[in-house]
Amino acid sequence: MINMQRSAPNILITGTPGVGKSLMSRMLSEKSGLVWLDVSKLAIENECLEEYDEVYQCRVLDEEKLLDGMENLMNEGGKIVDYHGAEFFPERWFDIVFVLRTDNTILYDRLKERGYSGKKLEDNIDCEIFQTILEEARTSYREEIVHELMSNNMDQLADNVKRICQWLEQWKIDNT
Ligand code: DAT
Repeated sequence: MINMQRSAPNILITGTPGVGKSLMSRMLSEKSGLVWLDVSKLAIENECLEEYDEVYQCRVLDEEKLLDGMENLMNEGGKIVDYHGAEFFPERWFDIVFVLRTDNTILYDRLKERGYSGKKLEDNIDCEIFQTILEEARTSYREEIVHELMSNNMDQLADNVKRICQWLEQWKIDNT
């Protein structure tokens, strides 16, 4: 009932920074034709970032403005939303939610390579250890639409994309 007007489903791809959301979203978009929305990029483009937070070394997000800007796009359907948070989007937007997970040692190396250090690096590793985003997703969406996917290596990535494409094919059959 929720997605009656959508011609294609909306997918949320979430997880700690560095788990591979962008890479998977891009691959999935290429394979499926769904449109990838990089929420961090959208926030910059739509001028949704407020003052700089010195401790977290990032700017504070105007969530309401961001969500308003996304509403029409999401109502169209066929979007892959890529964001390192799961709780502030309206529940009705998504047909399925994937939480990417990476082993701490692998994630640590990826974030170091990205130039993260100090508190920012530690907080992101803690975020993965404590399954913060997975818990967020589980409390924000129906349990049966939230799926955890391992993203330690390229084989897992390819397998994840393949499985999501299969799910998309089934969605089309079920919704036409
Ligand atoms: P995110 O968008 O979650 O912050 P990313 O897609 O930018 O993460 O990936 C971070 C880095 O890790 C980047 O250099 C690509 C690499 N990477 C992502 N997923 C991977 C995977 N499944 N196997 C190996 N490397 C991966």
